[in-house]
Amino acid sequence: MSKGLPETRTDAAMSELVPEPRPKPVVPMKPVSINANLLGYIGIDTIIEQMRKKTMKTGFDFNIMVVGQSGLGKSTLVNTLFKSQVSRKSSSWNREEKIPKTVEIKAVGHVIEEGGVKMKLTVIDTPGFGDQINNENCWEPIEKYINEQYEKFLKEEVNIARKKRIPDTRVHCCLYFISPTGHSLRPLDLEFMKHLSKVVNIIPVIAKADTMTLEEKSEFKQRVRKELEVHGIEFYPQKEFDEDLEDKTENDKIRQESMPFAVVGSDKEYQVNGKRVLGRKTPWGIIEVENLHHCEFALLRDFVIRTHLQDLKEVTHNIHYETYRAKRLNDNGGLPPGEGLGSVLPPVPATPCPTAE
Ligand SMILES: Nc1nc2c(ncn2[C@@H]2O[C@H](COP(=O)(O)OP(=O)(O)OP(=O)(O)O)[C@@H](O)[C@H]2O)c(=O)[nH]1
Ligand SMILES: [Mg+2]
Repeated sequence: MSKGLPETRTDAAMSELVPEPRPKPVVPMKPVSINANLLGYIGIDTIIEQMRKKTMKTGFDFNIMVVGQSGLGKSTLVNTLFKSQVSRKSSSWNREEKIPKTVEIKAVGHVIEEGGVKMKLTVIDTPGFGDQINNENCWEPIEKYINEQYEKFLKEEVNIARKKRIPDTRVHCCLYFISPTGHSLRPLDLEFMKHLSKVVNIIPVIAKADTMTLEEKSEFKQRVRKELEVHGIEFYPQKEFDEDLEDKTENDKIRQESMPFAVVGSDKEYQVNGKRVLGRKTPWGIIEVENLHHCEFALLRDFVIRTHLQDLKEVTHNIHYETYRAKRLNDNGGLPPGEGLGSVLPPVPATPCPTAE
């Protein structure tokens, strides 16, 4: 096993002395796996520390969008999501006023710092979706917004003098709020998810889960999963993008048990057993949003922030953006379309696009 190494070294030393071309190896060269113990410590593993330092310096972007019918608690939930993540005292979310009705697609940026790492978070709040009498094609403005962000990124990418770090406004995650009816999904829900799941990572959530009994919640979750399956709607994490068995095992559990997360939101704090908790006060007690016995908010938070944040960004870049980019360039014979991109531009080097046909 250790034979390969000294030979390789000898070859290398000889090639320095004798300027003749080396004879071709009889068998095709395979990468030689160097046993670190033979040479002593090389330091390959420090790459993690180097990456950590870079991330600490630059921070990272994360853009999350919320969509759903008016009054389902979208604004409240994003406040809960990030308020539960940062020190409650220093949080810029520590405001007690009532959350106003959202009236336009609005992106609000925040910088959250934790453990020395900066997250540039943008929350894209959409006004009550499907509140019109005629809701036909009402996903269009949302799809348009998402595509505009891809277009912006593409334009920056194909610029001759491009920025060292392209500002990333692409939507990495879209929380879709399902009304806690206990019946079935509305045609509008299905239409939205069907169209948008091809352009963005959709995570369906059942809103205001405190309005359902445990049995209703469990049955409704099952029904929603079944309906999505019957209609062929893929939500995040999509099966086809699981990279290995470990991913598959972890994501199968999420797909088959957790989805859609039945959540409760609140940005009000109460004292429970001497601890301050985010909750909703009801005549029969306080619903603690981070208590897993009360709702699945903590599961959703852990999933979006603690286990899948990087993957959400990667799938956005490698799958959704790549599909958009390939289509845009294809439509224009390999050249970036539109004005303002410059007239003579080199074709953008093609990178493999898993979903492009
Ligand atoms: N019972 C219950 N009420 C909630 C929950 N989350 C929010 N609410 C309440 O629902 C109302 C609407 O909440 P918002 O967060 O403004 O809802 P929204 O979806 O952003 O509404 P629009 O901006 O109009 O689209 C508020 O009175 C909230 O306090 C929840 O999980 N359970
Ligand atoms: Mg709102």
